[in-house]
Amino acid sequence: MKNKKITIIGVPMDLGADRRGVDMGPSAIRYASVKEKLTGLGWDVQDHGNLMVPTPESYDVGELQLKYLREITEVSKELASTIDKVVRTGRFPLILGGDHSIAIGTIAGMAKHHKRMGVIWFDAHGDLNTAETSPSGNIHGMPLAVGLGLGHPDLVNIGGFAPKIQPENVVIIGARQLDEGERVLIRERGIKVFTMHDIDRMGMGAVMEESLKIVSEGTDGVHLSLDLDGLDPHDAPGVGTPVAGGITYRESHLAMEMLAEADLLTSAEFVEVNPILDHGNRTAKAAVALIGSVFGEKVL
Ligand code: HAR
Ligand code: MN
Ligand code: MN
Ligand code: MN
Repeated sequence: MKNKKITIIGVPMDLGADRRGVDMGPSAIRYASVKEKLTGLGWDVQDHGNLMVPTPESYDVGELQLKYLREITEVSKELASTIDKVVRTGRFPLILGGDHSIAIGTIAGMAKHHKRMGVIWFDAHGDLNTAETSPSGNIHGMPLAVGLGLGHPDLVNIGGFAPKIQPENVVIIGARQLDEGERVLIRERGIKVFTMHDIDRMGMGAVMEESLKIVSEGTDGVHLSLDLDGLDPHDAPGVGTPVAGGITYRESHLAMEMLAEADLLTSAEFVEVNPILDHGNRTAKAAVALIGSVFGEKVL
């Protein structure tokens, strides 16, 4: 990447998920030496620190199909404007979560700078629910829908415009647990999804070649949103909603290495690391290893 300046932004968000602990994700990833990793690769790294996120215990959950909507909206706005400022100073924003609801703010902030933004969504889930289709009411199951302009207006209209992204510029990789409403949306909007079945059959190399085409054609920027639960729970046990049969450690690295070679990324986020459920910080270490690969680490 030509831009050798990164700003890390931590978002200790756990209002979008049911299980506490994911708010400690940014801490665990820092403890796993993310800054040292990037500095060692020649990047100029600035750590902006964490955004302020309210503690769920001190707020009312609100509407049960959109839990903590008000608080998540406020943090998303704050994240979007922080990212906007970081991009204006010519730096690459690297966001550490936090549950996946933070992608609402990330996409809103980046979409200010990219009219046609490609999005690579690494995840066991589709995150394409709305209040109407969500089985849980948890907003971390909704951020990709929000980016596409679907969902509660308070979320959809952050930054004053919608939609932020178009379905033809989005690719989901690693899906193995979709809700019925998400399946309908995927078919209706023609969103490209590489399920685990596709990855098994095609291999990650071919999946990434196709994915890179989808997110690069006609776009002016690419965002990587990587949910650690996309990985197999053996390699990333510290996540709130593990699903068996995921992307292997090596497959995930190949994907990051191919992204680094393609040199397309304009922003990235790593989310859903839950140190309380982890074994020896393995998941945060996996996140840092993936960050290394996507920012140019090579064996030779
Ligand atoms: N689809 C389910 C829901 O909406 C589960 C979402 C799960 N969790 C995540 N997102 N970690 O990727 O509640
Ligand atoms: Mn919570
Ligand atoms: Mn997710
Ligand atoms: Mn997920």
